[in-house]
Amino acid sequence: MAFKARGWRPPPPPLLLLLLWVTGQAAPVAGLGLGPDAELQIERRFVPDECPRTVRSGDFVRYHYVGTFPDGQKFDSSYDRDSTFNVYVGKGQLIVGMCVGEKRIITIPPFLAYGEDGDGKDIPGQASLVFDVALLDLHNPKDGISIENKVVPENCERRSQSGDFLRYHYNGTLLDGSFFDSSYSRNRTFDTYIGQGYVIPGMDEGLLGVCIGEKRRIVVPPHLGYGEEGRGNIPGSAVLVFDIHVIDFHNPSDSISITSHYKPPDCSVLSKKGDYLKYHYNASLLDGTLLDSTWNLGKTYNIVLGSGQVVLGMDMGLREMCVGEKRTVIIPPHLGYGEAGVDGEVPGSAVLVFDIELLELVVGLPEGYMFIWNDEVSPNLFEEIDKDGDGEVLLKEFSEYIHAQVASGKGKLAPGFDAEMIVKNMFTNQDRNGDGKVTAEEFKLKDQEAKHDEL
Ligand SMILES: [Ca+2]
Ligand SMILES: [Ca+2]
Repeated sequence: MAFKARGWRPPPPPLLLLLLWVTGQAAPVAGLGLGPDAELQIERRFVPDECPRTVRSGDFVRYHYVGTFPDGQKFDSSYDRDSTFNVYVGKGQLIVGMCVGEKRIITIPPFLAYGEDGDGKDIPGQASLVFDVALLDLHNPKDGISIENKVVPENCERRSQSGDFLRYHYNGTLLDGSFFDSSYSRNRTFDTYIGQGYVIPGMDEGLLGVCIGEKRRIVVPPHLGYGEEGRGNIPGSAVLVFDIHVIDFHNPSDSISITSHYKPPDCSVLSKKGDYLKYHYNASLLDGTLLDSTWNLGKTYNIVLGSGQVVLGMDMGLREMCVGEKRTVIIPPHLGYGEAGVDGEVPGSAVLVFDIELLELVVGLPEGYMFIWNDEVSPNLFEEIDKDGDGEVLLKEFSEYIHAQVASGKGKLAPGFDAEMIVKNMFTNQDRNGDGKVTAEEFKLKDQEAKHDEL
């Protein structure tokens, strides 16, 4: 038989499909001039509706097959080995023109297979072979990633760059649609720096240039994915399809961003460190998820600016704001709740959006003071405080005196703090020996002793 070259040995059955060449895609393939009993037949049993690409010479394919004789008796199956047959495709081979998802039945006459003698093992002489082939995967070693199905939000002020930290959801499938992983099933985003080699090269590239809120499909060939080895339930040499949804991203060098939406006509008194502020806010994520709202609670949030009562980004975002002003403050996680977030409330590494309205501002005292005099200080201060004139000031005397000064407008306590705590601290500072009484010697004005805090 001329077909068999000298030294020719039968190839293993799955490879046979690829060693046989066809002249075109029409099926059955006729006109080989060897008679009606010797036709090679290709039946396209199933062709998917979507077929963006077909197998070409030079591609790498993964397919399953079942090999039977015409009477249906099986002689080989990749399914039995639970492993696809993976191979490069040469020019004009039988699998050329197939789509991923396509199923073909290819009937090979004996003279194109193992001829009169069979393979000496499973395949007898004069046997026609019927291969039921399903193409699962297809790529070319020259492929880069491809980006498809982009849905980009209308407002996209910024696109991700190398070095940004991105939070996104994804569904991961293979080209044949089989699922391998999803962030949704873990109910938390996948968070990573991009462009820095923390993820597979295909994703590192595919996540560049995205907008917050964008959806896209990133198709990653195996050499930019998990290679010939695969990983977990990802088979070797598999093309990966990631459908992603970008929740947010930021750069570690980002500061907060402030957008003022409304300023009242008189916006001259601006908030500063030490001021007591009452404000409303909505806190949300960049994808619009509402986290918290004081409007819903029906009461303002009250803080002393610069005293560490809110996260740093919020403290920054509330500065130089006047009563009645409305602004949006965007806070990156390193100025918010960090990588940890707040359990059950704020996701880790989340960028936060605060819509703020300042309702009230009580001007604070100069830095370092918890109490100041509005008027001149009485020259007989100790004697005035020591009401019973026994030469010692007790906490009760001290407290009554300070409150009386505040009530009459002669003195002022720092706003936003517990007045009793301030008074007690002031008293303790004066009581140098800690015996619960302040003597005339212990009593000093702040001006007389630079380091001391109050009075
Ligand atoms: Ca006394
Ligand atoms: Ca004392």
